[in-house]
Amino acid sequence: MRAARAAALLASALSSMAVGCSDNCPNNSCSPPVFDLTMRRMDDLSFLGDLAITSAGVVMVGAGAANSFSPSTVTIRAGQSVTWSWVSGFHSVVSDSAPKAFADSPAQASGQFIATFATAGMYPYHCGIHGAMMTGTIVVQ
Ligand SMILES: [Cu+2]
Repeated sequence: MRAARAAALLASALSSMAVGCSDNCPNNSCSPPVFDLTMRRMDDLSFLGDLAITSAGVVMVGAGAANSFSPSTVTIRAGQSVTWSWVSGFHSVVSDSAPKAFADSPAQASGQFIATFATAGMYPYHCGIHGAMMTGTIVVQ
């Protein structure tokens, strides 16, 4: 009798737990981390005030054997081009803009890739091989 009541209480508790667990992740805190293109763009924006127009239009790809674009932010004038120049590694240049600011570069280990930017704006991009760990932004004024 006592055991039966305990079993019923346990079943009831388990049932309410199951209901509670059906959406037990407030703010999606239980979801795996997901690369957020919008957030990265926001992060880049926070540094805009410190930017100067330097080494305009040239990005070294994989400089120092690192998975990076250097400099990661380049500022040019509308109508100018950016030249990505491969130094090391196997990388590509993929626009994050919608619609894309330029067609994807091939993934390659050497050579150059050139894109022209006609319209002012911010144009984030990433390496198609290394994703979120290898990103950059073109600022067109
Ligand atoms: Cu890469």
